[in-house]
Amino acid sequence: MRRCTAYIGLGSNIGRRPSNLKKAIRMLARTAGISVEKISPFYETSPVGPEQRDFINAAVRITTGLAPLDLLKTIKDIEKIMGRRRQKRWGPRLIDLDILLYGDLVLKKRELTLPHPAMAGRLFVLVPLAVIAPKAVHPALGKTITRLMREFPLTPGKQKIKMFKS
Ligand code: GSY
Repeated sequence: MRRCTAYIGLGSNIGRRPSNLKKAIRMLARTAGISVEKISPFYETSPVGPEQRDFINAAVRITTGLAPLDLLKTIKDIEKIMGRRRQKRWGPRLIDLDILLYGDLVLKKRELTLPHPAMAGRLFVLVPLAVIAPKAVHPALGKTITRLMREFPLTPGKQKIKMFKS
């Protein structure tokens, strides 16, 4: 089976946030057709959106034989099994899993856009991703993750991102 390298972003701001991330990573690793190859450090990040608890964010590198839509179904199933309920857009969440990159695939479907359409504008995605994939290229923008980080417009004092020791 042809295997592909992909990156998944994780976030949680309800309950035991680091445990939620660890559980989701364990569930990914136990899924047939997915190998978890690398896990970024965990970061505590200020919420993008309305006032709410800080998030813990991370990213993982996987190799997978699953097609993009099957991988999407897998991560949405993990969210459901973990007890994520339907929630408000930009609202708090127990666990959030997003496919950030799937090889060099650029895809625009109703169910899934790749690379993740908001990843280049979210420091809470770029910072953990840059640790495990500094040279990975955003295939739609033709820029490495390191370059996207370097070019990120910083607003002083606005976005807390600090390493979280769990
Ligand atoms: O997009 C995922 C959920 N989310 C996050 C997040 O994961 N981290 C931070 N810092 N803010 C967020 N706002 C939303 S919604």
